[in-house]
Amino acid sequence: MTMHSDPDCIFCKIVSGQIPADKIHEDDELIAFRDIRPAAPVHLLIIPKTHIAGLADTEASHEALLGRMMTLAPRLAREQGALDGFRVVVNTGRDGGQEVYHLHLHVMGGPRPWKHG
Ligand code: DGP
Repeated sequence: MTMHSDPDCIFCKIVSGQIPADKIHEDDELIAFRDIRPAAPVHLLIIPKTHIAGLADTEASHEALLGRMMTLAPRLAREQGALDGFRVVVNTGRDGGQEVYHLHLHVMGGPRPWKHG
């Protein structure tokens, strides 16, 4: 896959190492790190290294990448201690509450209550 980067994108800066993040996973296509404003005891973000603005900007050529993001979620949730379940959220677009326009899965878990659970 061709990697795209947006110089104004905060998550692209995390991918390139320009901005620090508490990274818990990295492979050829994805990274995962802890959300800076955790809404649950375990709150991870899984993002592609390539810049895709959001779920609404994905197409058929992204199916394998999206599959990798989804299958990474349970593995990392378990490794990070969310042993009794977790929630995966993809905020998309303005009405979907998306703040950062670089595709990301929120993975939230751990003992309740959570802030927005
Ligand atoms: P949203 O676009 O609404 O799905 O949420 C974006 C999330 O990204 C939000 O929960 C806070 C998190 N976030 C924003 N900037 C940074 C950052 O610089 N570092 C980290 N680790 N998380 C960030």
